Amino acid sequence: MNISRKVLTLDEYTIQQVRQIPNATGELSALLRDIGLAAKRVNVEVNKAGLVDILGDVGSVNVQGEDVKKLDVFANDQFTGVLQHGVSCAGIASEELDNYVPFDDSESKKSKYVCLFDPLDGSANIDVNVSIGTIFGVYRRVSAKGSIATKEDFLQKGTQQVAAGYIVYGSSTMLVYGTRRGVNGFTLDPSIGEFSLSHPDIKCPPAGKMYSVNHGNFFQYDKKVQSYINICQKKDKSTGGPYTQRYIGSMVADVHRNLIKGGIFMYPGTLDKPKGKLRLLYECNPFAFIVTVAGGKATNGIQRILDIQPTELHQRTPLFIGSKNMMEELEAELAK
Ligand code: AHM
Ligand code: MG
Repeated sequence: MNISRKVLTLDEYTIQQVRQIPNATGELSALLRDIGLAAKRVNVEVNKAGLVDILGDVGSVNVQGEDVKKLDVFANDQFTGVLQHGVSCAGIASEELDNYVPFDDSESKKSKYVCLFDPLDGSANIDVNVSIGTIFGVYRRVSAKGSIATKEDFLQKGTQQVAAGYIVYGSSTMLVYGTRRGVNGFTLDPSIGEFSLSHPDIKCPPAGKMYSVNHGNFFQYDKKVQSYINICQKKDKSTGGPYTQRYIGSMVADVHRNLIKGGIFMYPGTLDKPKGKLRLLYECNPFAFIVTVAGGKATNGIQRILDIQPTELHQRTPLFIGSKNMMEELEAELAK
C-alpha cells in the first residue's frame, strides 16, 4: 500500500529537531511554537481587517463589546503576551515600543533568550488588502540567567542570532524560520489550524532575475546605486538581463518572493535619509540571517548587515539583500 508521507506540523518539526540535538533543552523550540501561536491569532485579525468598518472603527467598542485596537498594536500585544507567558524568553524589544521590555517574573528571568520583533511590518498596506508580515530575531542573552534582562542583551550583532524568522500574511499565511542548521517554511493549513512544513530546507537561488527597489526615490540615491539599477535594466546575455522589477512595499512579501525565486531587494539611503528607512534590529538583521543561511548575502553597501554593532534599539540602516550573484554584481558596482 502506498502510504503518503506525513506532513509535519511546526510543533512536530521543532520537537523532532530537539530530539536530534544532544543536550538540547527545548527552550528554543518552545519559543518558536509560542511565536506560531501568536501568528495564528494575528492571522485571524488580519483576515478580518476589511470588516473593521462594519464591526467597529479602531478606537471604538466593537459589536462584541471589545475595544477595537489598531492591528499593529494588537499584533504587538499578542507576540509580547505569548513570549511573556512562555518559558523561553527573558524580554522583548519591538518596533512598536520606545524601549525594550524585560520580563520581571521568576520564570522569565530564568530564560535563555530575548526576542526582537516588528509585529506588523508594511502595515500601510492593510487598508488595500496587500500582504503584510511579522519579523523576529532571537538571541541568547548575555546577562546572567536568573537576573533581569539588560540593554546589552538586545544590542547584539546579527551574527549572534540563534534563530530568525518571519510570517507573511498573504494569499496563504506562511511562517519561515532559520537556525544555523537551515531555513524551513511552514504554510498555515486552515482546515486544522496548524502551520505545516511546506518548504523544507529553503535555498536562495544564486542567480536571480528580479530586483526590488522604490524607483520613485531614484534621483535620491547615490550615483553608484543608480548605476547598479541601470545595469538591472540593461539587456545583457551574460546576466540574463534586463531583470524584472517587483516592489510590493511590504518588505516581508518582497524578500520572501526573492528568497524563493531569486532576486535582490534594496532600500538604500537617500539624500534626505542617508540611513534609509529600515530598522537594523527588527527588520534587517532577521532577514540578513535567514538569507545568509539560505546561501544569499546582505550588506549596508559597506559591510555585512550581520557584522554591524548596534548602538541604539531603533537605529536604521541602508539594506541590500538577496541572491549571491546579484549581490556580487551590486558590490562590484559599489566598489568602483
Ligand atoms: P513600516 O515598518 O513602517 O511598515 O515600514 C517598512 C516598510 C517595508 O515593509 C517596506 O519595504 C518599506 O517600508 C516601503 O517603504 P517605501 O514606501 O518608502 O518604499
Ligand atoms: Mg516595519
